[in-house]
Amino acid sequence: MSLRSRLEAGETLFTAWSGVPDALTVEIIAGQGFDAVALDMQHGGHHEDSVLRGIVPILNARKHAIVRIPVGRFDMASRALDFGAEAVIAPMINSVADARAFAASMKYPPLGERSWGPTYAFPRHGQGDFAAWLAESNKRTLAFAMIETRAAIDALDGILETPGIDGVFVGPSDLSIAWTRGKTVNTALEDMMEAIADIARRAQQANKLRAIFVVDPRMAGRYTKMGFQLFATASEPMLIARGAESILSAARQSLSAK
Ligand code: 3PY
Ligand code: MG
Repeated sequence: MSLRSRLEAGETLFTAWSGVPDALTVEIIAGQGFDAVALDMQHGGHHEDSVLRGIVPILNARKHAIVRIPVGRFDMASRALDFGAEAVIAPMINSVADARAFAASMKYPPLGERSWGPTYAFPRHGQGDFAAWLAESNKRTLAFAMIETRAAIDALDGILETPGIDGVFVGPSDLSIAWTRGKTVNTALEDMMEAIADIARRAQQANKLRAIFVVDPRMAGRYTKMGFQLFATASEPMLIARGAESILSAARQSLSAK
C-alpha cells in the first residue's frame, strides 16, 4: 500500500529520521518497527550518493522512503523521486512562490514540470510499464511543504491551495524560534500549540496530509488529536543513546539482583 493510501485510510504512521549517510546504518533502522525512514539532507549528513544508496535498504524492508531536501534544492526533490523516494519534505516553504517551485519539481506535466527519468525508481519499485508508471506518479509521490516560520503561517492558505502540494510537515524547532522571535528553541512551548493545531486544522479542511517532527515522542498522542497523521521521531543519536541507556541500566540493575 502506498504512503498516501495508508494516510488517507486514517492510519497513524511513524518515520525514523536518518542523518548518518550510510546505507548499512539505514538498513538497521529500516529493520526496526518504523513505517518509513526519512533521509535528512537539510541538517543530517545525507547527500545525493547516500540517498541513492540509502533508499535500497528502506525498500528492501518494505518501508516508505522519504527524503528531506536542503532549503530550496528543488532539483534534488526530482532526483530523490528518480532514486525511488515516495515522499519529499521541503524545508522553509514560506510563500506560495516556494510552494509552486517545489510542486513543479515533484509533479509531471501538466501539474508540474518534472522531467522524465525514473532510472532507479522504476526498477526499484519494479512493476508495470512506463505509461502506467507515469499515470500513477503524480498521485503516488507526496510533496510535503514544511511550515516552520511566521511567513509560512501567513501564507498557509495559499500554500495549501497550490496544486501539487500534498501535505504540510510542521518543523516545531524552527517554528519555536520564529514564535519567540529568536529568544529560544523549545518544541514544548505551550503558547505555540494552538498555532500548530491551527496548521493541522486548516490543512485538514483543505484535504491535505498532516505531518510533524516530534522531539519528545510522548507528544505524538497530543498531536494526533490535533489531526496529525505522520510523525517523524527518532534519529540515530537518540536511538543509540536510548538503546545504550536501556541496555546498560538493565545490565547494571541485574548486578544487584539476587
Ligand atoms: C524543525 O523542527 O524545525 C525541523 O525542521 C524538524 O526537523
Ligand atoms: Mg526546521
